[in-house]
Amino acid sequence: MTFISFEGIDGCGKTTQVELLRSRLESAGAIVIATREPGGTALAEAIRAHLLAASEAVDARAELLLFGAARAQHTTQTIRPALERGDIVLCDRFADSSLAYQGGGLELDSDFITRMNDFATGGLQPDITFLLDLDAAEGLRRRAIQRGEGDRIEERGLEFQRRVREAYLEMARAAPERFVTLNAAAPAKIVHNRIVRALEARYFFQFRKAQKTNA
Ligand code: T5A
Repeated sequence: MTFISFEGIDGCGKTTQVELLRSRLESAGAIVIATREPGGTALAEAIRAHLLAASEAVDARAELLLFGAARAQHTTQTIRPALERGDIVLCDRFADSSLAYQGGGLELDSDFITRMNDFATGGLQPDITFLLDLDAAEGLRRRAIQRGEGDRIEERGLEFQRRVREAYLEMARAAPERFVTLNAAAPAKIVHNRIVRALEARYFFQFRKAQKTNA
């Protein structure tokens, strides 16, 4: 198990948890690639900049396809090579984000989004996905404290974030073998400890330590 994704509404604490887990895994001897969507390659980061700060109204279908384009590039250039090397990949958002935001939030056709994701990723799925579940108002409050003003997608407001959250919860209910849903209102250290416990329960850390010893 080497591909771990983090999902949730804006401000739920994914970036914080990716960094805490990265340092925990590295101190256990693992080689870790921490990456994000949209982003993770030069082209995908350029798409990200346009998507989050577009100066013109962005058509919902154009938005979806741009997230898909960034994902295809990211999967091919960054994620698959890292997994083939045996590295652990921590990904701040992946394909589920399009289902939650463009499917749940913008109400685009989720069957099409699933097909787009499969096309973009070649069917690659995370081994485990941590859903950091948080009240939508609390997520926006955290982001406001952090940055003062939101990006184009954050500015869609509370009702949008609520639909996104519901879509995530539905996905987690439908795929309990992949999703681990955590209460992201808990302090960051406690959320981190729960993530570590969930990974240990799947023999993840033990496996990595054994690999280091044998090297
Ligand atoms: N998007 C993305 C789509 O619409 N479709 C897609 O397919 C994809 C891939 C990405 C935007 O693009 C959208 C979703 C997003 O709107 P982004 O800037 O990457 O833009 O936005 P986020 O992914 O939401 O990242 P954020 O940085 O906004 O939020 P995080 O990473 O979830 O949260 P984090 O860790 O930065 O924490 C936010 C604040 O809360 C504090 C932190 O210190 C920080 O100040 N915090 C906590 N406070 C209290 N308790 C805790 N447990 C806390 N954890 C963190």
